[in-house]
Amino acid sequence: MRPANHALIVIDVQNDFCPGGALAVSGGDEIVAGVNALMDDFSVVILTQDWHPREHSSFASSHSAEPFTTFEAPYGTQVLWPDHCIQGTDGAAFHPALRTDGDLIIRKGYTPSIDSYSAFFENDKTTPTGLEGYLHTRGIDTVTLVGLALDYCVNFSAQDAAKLGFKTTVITKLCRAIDPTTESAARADMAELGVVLVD
Ligand code: VGL
Ligand code: ZN
Repeated sequence: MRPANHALIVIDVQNDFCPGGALAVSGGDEIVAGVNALMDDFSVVILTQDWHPREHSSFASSHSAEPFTTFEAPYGTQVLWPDHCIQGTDGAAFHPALRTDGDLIIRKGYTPSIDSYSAFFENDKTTPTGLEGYLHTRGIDTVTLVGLALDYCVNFSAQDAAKLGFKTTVITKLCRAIDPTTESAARADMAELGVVLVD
């Protein structure tokens, strides 16, 4: 069992990111059993849930654009996604086999005009989700991340964790990526910030 200063953060293991979902990540469901087993090793478990309102600004449909194109948001370039993880829908629910008996479920992506890949800050890099304060007030200085997708929400969450001074590890075999090109860039960016990537 890891000590109480070390939290496991399980990123976005939701139906829409699993095969058959609206923004399916190849093999996304394959990590569920391993993530469930890993939870036994941690006394602090946090899950995140991508949680968008209908007509969210990150949806291609909100811009009459094609999915996987980009648009210039006030905070920078934003990828336009298929509609996914809409609040209260089955697509936004956790994978049915995922253990959800953790200490905290943190939702993100609810601000209509700002996407939120990171569990710590929205994509404007300034609006906090509150997770940093939660971890600090519980005396947590070390985090391990797993989940979906390695190149987006795991990547941005791990980078922010490292920048905020948390000792940060990503267990890559319990992650899956949306795209191999962004996956390689994400791995390099995380490593550069001192995130430890272990298989
Ligand atoms: C994610 C794209 C859009 C993720 C969420 O969980 O990685 N990616 N929304
Ligand atoms: Zn999203």
